[in-house]
Amino acid sequence: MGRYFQPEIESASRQEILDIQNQKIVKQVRHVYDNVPYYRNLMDEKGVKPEDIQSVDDIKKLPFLSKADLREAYPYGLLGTDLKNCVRIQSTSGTTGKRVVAFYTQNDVDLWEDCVARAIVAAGGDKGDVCQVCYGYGLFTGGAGLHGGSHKVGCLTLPMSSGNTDRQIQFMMDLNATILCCTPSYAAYIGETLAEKGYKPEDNKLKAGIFGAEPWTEEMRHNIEKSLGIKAFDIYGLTEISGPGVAFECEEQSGMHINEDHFYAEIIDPDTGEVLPDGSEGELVFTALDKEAFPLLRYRTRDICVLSREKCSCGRTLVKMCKPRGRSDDMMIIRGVNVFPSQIETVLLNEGYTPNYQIIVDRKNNSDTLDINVELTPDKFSDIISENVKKERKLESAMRTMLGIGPKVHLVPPKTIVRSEGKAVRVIDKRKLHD
Ligand code: DLL
Repeated sequence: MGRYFQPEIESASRQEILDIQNQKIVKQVRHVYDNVPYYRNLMDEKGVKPEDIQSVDDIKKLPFLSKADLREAYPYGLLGTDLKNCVRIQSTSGTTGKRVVAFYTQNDVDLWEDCVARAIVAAGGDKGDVCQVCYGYGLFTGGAGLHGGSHKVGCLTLPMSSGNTDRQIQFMMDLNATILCCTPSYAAYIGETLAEKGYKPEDNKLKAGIFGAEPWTEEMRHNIEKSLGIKAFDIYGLTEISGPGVAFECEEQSGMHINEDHFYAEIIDPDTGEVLPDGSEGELVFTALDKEAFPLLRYRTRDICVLSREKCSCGRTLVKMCKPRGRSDDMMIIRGVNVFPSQIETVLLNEGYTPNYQIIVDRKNNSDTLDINVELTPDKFSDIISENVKKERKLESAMRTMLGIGPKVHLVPPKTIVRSEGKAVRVIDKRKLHD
């Protein structure tokens, strides 16, 4: 059993966690009702009063908040305290539309950093570790969150931010980094570049990586673990709810423990809003239980996943969420079939290709088309066209089995697909341009 950053919470009994949640929710709903007129109106419209919420069981009576509400209330409409009590602003990466800004009091920052510290310790981090943070610094929560958590644990923190891969590698090697924090797509790129520079996985001192901010498959995990010679841990979070550290993986590497003393999780049917029992797949909804500045209740994340309360061998009692399959809006509907980019990644890596690919969706003659550009490594690259065509057909057939529809696969020469230093953009949906 590994170490914990806050053992009293991380291994509390289910009853203790429930007691904490029940006590916090009553206070938090009162805080929001009194201080956030936007949400008070939503509650009034639904006919719910703060006194109707006596425990987390009553949360289902509350109205949902969606990204549309956040945009409507932009920038100050969901603020739960006077601006002069706020010490920080962070913002979403804006991959799916206008940015959202989130506010933090000092207490909010402290609790957020505790959550990230739990993740770092769960990944084996401790004083004496050298933690290289190559998530972007700035408005994005990745850099700030991992940086703060690393300080709390007492690691020597390398605040690299993203990009400049040559310098990342130089610092990693010269300063003996032991923990790498970045998006999984950037970790794969760093691994690829290390190999190109002639380094073997055992040449670096890394032992663990804390990777998140985008969906990634188990196959991608194996790929990164092999290329860097580390154990790769998943970390989940979103700006609206604080940032990275809402949930984190332990040594069991089978789903992420949600920091339930701060964030109450529900799974709902995205179409009807009905709360689904544990074990069902649906949209993840979070209620922040003690945030002061940006206290969202029942926020619909659009992330699709499953919750599990099965006992974990790490001893943590916090509920686990599976790897999200991607946002509901990442899901592509192609000729009526639901397709997630992660399914395509699984096939490619299983067939021995690298995670350098791009998905292009379009509509031609009133029918959807799906094209996948897949990069070849120099050793797989062939000048003989018929050999490449054979490989393309083989991949197309494996894709058809996985997806239920047939894409067109195009093998492209090494180094022709742009590498990602932050969140990878894997899908180009040209249909949206025609609409
Ligand atoms: O991505 C926060 C973060 C930073 C998480 C660093 C982990 C590490 P946003 O930019 O607001 O915040 O994007 C949040 O990214 O709703 C998910 O759709 C996706 N996401 C985040 N972590 C994961 C993950 C940060 N581990 C959105 N797996 C979320 C899959 C993830 N998707």
